[in-house]
Amino acid sequence: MLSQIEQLRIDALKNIKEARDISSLDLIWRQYLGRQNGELTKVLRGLKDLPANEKSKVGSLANRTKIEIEEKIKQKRQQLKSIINHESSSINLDLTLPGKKTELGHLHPLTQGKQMVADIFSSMGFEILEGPELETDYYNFEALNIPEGHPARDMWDTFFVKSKIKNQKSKLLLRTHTSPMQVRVMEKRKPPLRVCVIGKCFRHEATDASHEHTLYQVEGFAVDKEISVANLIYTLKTFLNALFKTNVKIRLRPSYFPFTEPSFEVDFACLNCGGKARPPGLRPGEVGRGCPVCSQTGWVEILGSGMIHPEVFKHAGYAKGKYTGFAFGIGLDRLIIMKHKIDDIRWLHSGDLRFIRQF
Ligand code: FA5
Repeated sequence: MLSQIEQLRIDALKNIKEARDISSLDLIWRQYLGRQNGELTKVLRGLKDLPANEKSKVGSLANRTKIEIEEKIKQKRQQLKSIINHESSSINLDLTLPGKKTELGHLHPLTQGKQMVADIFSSMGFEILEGPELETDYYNFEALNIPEGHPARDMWDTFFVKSKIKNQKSKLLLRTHTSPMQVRVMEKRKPPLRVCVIGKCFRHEATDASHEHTLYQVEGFAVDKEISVANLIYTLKTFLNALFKTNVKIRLRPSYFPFTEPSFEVDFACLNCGGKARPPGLRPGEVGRGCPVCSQTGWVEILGSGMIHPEVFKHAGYAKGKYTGFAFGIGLDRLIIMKHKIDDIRWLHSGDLRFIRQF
């Protein structure tokens, strides 16, 4: 027992000597002198069970060791405190220097746009979905009435992906638009449907100020028994007015999409020049460059739309003539550059912090 106490003493003094901070000292105190499980405390607690002749020897050594450890811990504590005081008052540590500022990021203008669009459509009773970016040829084209060899495929050239899946029935590709979600949703559910799909699309095309190879689209569609073009126009007007917080003027132009009949392109009066095709501030007769945002036409094309084609309903498995529906696909990037008056769509994916920090 005496040699055990001696070993305890040696270990404790060594640990105290090596302690580099106050919290390690506290741990050492708990290890040897802690009220419940301190190693020396346990020895002292066991004294009562020792034979009388050992009790006094062991007891006096244990008590001396306890006092010595307490004393050494106290001294070391004083020593560490004076080092801390010295360091904080020395010229190496200037506590008055301003701290390093942690820079906070913020959401990208496209993400802000996605959230705004989702909020507006949710408030109109549309459910918000995303859908797969890696799509099959079937949903991207076939099911939308664009069979193999159809000339419309040229408008939506994309990136095809080699599949490692055995017996993959339909080729894989990066979706060119969000319209494949029309059939994906309709296959699974029955009307009434009010759906808004917001997601990334890809196109194999040369880029310029209004065209990117990677773009976001907002697809909206509603299917029920008596959906008409009037519902489409009302929905688009309500959405655009809420997004731009003004009364936006729109016009519909007849167009062609294989998956809608009739089809329309929708333009809205340029918000940069107020539809005048001239830069803001330029008076009649004044010479100046035309509005860059609308290419001096006064109108900006933002979406394709129409009434869902019977062939699409057929692919979804709906009975012929039972339902009608509208659908539209908006270029989100184009909306965002209009909203913030950005002169080139390619800024959005540039990753340039000088651009991003302005939003
Ligand atoms: C389509 O993608 C159709 N799926 C839209 C549609 C949906 C029609 C439902 C009918 C019913 P389009 O290729 O025109 O159509 O693209 C729709 C919008 O996406 C365009 O008006 C434009 O705002 C945007 N867009 C198209 N290509 C690009 C591009 N390369 N870069 C940026 N925006 C683009």
